[in-house]
Amino acid sequence: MHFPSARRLLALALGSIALAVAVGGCSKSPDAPPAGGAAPKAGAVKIGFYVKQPEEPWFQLEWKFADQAARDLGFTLIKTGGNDGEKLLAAIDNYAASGAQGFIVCTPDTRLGPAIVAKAKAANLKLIAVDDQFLGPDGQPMKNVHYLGISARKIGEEVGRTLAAEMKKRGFDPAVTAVCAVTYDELATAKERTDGAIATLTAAGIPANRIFKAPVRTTDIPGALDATNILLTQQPGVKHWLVCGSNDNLVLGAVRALEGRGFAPESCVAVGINGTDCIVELEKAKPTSFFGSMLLQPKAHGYQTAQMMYKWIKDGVEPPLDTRTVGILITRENFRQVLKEQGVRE
Ligand code: FCA
Repeated sequence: MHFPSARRLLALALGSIALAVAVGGCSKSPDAPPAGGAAPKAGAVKIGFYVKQPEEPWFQLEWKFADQAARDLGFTLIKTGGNDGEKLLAAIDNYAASGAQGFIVCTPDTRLGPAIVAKAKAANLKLIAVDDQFLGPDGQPMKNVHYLGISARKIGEEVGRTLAAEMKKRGFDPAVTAVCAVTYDELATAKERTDGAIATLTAAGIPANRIFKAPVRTTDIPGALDATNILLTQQPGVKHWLVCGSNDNLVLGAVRALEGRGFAPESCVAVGINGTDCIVELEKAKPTSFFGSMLLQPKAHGYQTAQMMYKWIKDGVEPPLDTRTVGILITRENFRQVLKEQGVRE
């Protein structure tokens, strides 16, 4: 994952705002036809869809469902991805140049929010943020930017409840049980998830000094594996780990680290979030410590956001400013059926 330095980010954001002001300064009223003169043909709707980590099954599914909306409703979808703020800003230019009227974005960095908004305004592009909510210059969520995301805290709490119930069911000795929370606190939706899980585990009686965070440097399986290995080295006395994390990949990295240290699969319990990035894990013939995941709704995040954008462009129907989706627990017992019911798998 690409992490631009704060200075570089600021330069990027300022450059982009300067550009937006320059372009905006000499541009037409919001309702004017795009450069080139001709107003878009009826039905010639074009929508961009940018995702930060196109290698994650979650984002591939968002795209797949957005493609479905494009086919159903008859618009052109332009898909762009990459974990790099500069790439996103270039993609916005490209959407505008291609004659798109709006875009949906899961930004590589939520602090780019003001720069993205400025660029979208200057190019007269409608904008919906998906998954990761933009942050303003004050570090607070930009509530005036249309957003569809998950009920992160509640979903995290459900992870915590599931872990606590499994601990009880398996009769783990509390004296040698601890929590490993694989965290990425730089991203608000990620922090809310692990904070929710930790709060429920605390309420279930796990003392604060048995709850450990493993902060990742990169939000992928290798990043989580490294972070968890550090924690496991520091806490050699723990026999049973209850693992939560901000998404499937972070939890899977922890599971791989536990395996590397020789923990038996049934001696630890791990619960992910997304439900889309752990299907191979749940399909393995031999169970691992990965007990289950909170399945989110990629269809709502892909199809619904695209549909909202389409109606906004075509009929002037503005979407709600804030839409939140929920999760459903999937385990080895029910995942095939639930994935089918949710339209994630045939
Ligand atoms: C964030 C995470 C993704 C997914 C999404 C809903 O963007 O990085 O894995 O959980 O929220």
